[in-house]
Amino acid sequence: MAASSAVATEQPVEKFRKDYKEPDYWVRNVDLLIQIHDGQTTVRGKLSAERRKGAQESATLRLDAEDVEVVSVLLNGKELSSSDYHFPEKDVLEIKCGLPDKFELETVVKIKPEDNTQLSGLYKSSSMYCTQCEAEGFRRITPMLDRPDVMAKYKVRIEADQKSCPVLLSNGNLVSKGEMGEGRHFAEWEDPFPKPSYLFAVVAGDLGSIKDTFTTRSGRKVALEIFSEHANVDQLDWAMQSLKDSMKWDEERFGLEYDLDIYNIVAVNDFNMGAMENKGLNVFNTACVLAKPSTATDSDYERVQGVIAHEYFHNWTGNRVTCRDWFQLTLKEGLTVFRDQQFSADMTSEAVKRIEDVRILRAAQFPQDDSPMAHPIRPESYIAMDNFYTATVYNKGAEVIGMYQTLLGKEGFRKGMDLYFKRHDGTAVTCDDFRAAMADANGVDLEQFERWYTQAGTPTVEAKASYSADKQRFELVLSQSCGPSPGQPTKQPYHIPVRVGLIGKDGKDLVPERVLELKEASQTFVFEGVKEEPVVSLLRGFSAPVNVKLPRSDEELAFLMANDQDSFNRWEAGQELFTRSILANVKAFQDGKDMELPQVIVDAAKRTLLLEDIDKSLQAYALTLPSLLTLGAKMDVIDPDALVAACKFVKESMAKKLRAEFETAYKSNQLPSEPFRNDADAVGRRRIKNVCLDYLMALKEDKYTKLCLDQALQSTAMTDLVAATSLLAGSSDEAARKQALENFYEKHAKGNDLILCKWFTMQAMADVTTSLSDVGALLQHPDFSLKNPNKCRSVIGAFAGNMKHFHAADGSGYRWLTDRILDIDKMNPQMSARLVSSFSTFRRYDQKRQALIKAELERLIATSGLSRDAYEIASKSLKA
Ligand code: B3K
Ligand code: ZN
Repeated sequence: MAASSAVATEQPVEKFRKDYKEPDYWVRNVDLLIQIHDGQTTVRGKLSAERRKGAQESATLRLDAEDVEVVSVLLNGKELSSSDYHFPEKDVLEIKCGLPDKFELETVVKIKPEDNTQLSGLYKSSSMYCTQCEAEGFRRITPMLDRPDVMAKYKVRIEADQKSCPVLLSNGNLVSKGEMGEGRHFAEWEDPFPKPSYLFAVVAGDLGSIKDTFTTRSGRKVALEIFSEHANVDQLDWAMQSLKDSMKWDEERFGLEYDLDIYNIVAVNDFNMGAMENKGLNVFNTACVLAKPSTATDSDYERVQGVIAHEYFHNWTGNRVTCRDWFQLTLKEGLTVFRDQQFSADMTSEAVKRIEDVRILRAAQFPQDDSPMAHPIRPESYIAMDNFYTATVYNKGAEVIGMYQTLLGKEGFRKGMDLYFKRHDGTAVTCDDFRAAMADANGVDLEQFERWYTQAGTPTVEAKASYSADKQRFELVLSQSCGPSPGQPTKQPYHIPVRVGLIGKDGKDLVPERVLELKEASQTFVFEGVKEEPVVSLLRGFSAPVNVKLPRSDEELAFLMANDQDSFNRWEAGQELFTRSILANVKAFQDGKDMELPQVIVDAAKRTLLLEDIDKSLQAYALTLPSLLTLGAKMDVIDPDALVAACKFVKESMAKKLRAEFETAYKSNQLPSEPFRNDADAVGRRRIKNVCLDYLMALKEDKYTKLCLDQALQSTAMTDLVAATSLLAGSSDEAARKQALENFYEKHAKGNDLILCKWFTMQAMADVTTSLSDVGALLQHPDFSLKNPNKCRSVIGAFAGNMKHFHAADGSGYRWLTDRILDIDKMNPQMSARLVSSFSTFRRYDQKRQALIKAELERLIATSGLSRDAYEIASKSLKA
């Protein structure tokens, strides 16, 4: 890749999957001494290494080393002179002298965790020291072959001040601890399982904890402990329950038991991602651990449960069997997301969870697939690996795993998993190895399925149906296509499982549901013995991550919405009805014509609202409009103003027609404040109640503003408080808006970082004329900090999702974001690069907005000293 000369400090180098080579040396053991002192930490790393069989004897050892000050290097105990090693390029320490077949290399380096604002390597978060090594942070602690195929056994001795760091943790088992005098103490940890360096972790700080145990099905007792700052200890119970549920579920569903005697989790305030699956010592963003009724919303509870499970499940899918190289990331991430989705479905509701997962996929991944940042779930190249922790690798990756299960059945999928572990436990492998295990365990051919790993883009499946009453035969012609993506002008047909049902007039399936395997560009599928002309229910359960095209009338969609036995497709039919109406109204708005809401939608919504024995969450989702991002993806040119106006119109018109029904549903789903419940029924009731409130607020009547304000001021459940306050944050009733926001701050947010983030987000997302100046003011708020990723996301990230005001036609939102990116980039390139990706879809907007965003992207890459992370996203986004 050609690097712009403006990026002089660091020439971005692109790495390619096809260039993978085994290293010349393997490191088998790592023995670390970490001496933490305020302001400076010394790390002594002893690597026991050996030359790979077949590697040249003259091969030099090139260790990754970033931002470390090398004090000394010893080979087999003998100090090397400075001519025996050098730094041939940035971040590489090369040992030039001859090396025996087996040797021990020791380095002593100095690092400064207190100055580490990137939050990669060893850093300080509030008062505690912690690490984040994935993808390439270990090299910021000690020189190492920092790549996932180098798996070693780790021994660590941590030394620190006893008073400020009474708790000293690392991976594996505690083997010794003690005092050293002068107020210092130490702990030694040993992890018996060989692991890649990215799974290494250390934590040192003054922490509180809760403890529990789990007995595995083979009868081993595992000590569980969750740590956090003392003030948060009362918010750890839900995480502990989720951990125990995960451990049990993985035994039952996949026969997988935990392997160490200890499982520790630590919650930290400053964290770039959600959490990290370090062996035996997970480190978590507080946002994914802490939960108690007065502070956490229902989605917070769900997120904690899902992320705790995700990191736990990594112990097998990621840690025991890891990735050969970072291009294989989806091997562990797609698979582990799939596993956590299945777990959450079993813990809550399969139908609801499927809808939630597809909503995320469509809002976050489909737009990426349709942008210059589109990449296959197994990317072919990267500049900064951290940029590829994407919705494509994670969420589309999980859909790809789900398709194996759809094609092979749950039992067949389990057989494939069993074989995968049998073959590869303790090793670093590829996505091809996973696919081979699935194929071999089931005796099926999955050659063509590889295209899901090699091709980017969202395929479209087009369906044409015909019915012969004479022959009682139904024919479905399915064709597939996929538009071009970067470096891939044309695509080969995918292997797509299409789950299909044929529904009769009485709403029942006429023939058993089938999974059709679409493998050609176009294929005809015949159903015999179909007694009447059916309504076809296509892609049930969203059996593949594709778009579907099938001409249908609004009435047919309303029929499916009411009758399909597949809960996903009932929801889907409603979404399609909404989408049609909103897009038609976008057009009307643009043409200066009156907007309209078809009666068939009102009737369908009314039917849904009046259903008595429906899961309340399903009812709520059925009435929720598709997200703006999802709708935008369906437009040729995204017109933010028209889109927001059309959605408002649909909501308001619906509320006008169904005001009584919404009011009734709002009232009948109130729950007593005590005792707090977060079971499916309570969650569903809050969900539908707040959907009704959202519709009623669209009417902009005092009566409903008052209702909403009452909820904002009086509720005790955080879900209800956030819902009502967010609605008021977007209200044109200034007094009510102010009162609600002030109340939320004073009564709930002040002093609680996670709730503060909610308060920031509701203002950054609000559709009010002062949006831009409001977010500007939030940056000056005493509770805001640019160094804390959660706060950055809650103000800056949230504003980048504010369809109307971020995309203000004068480009003010774009300029503001670029300025923020440049501020953050100096401290935390992972964070700034994430924000740059808000610009990646710019070609989907009108010419004027395209030009404005393009200018901002150009401003970014012309900035000297821009990080390679931000450079990669900005430069790739600009490519045609
Ligand atoms: N594996 C980590 C992500 C690490 C991010 C590196 N930038 C979290 C997870 O997916 O479980
Ligand atoms: Zn993961």
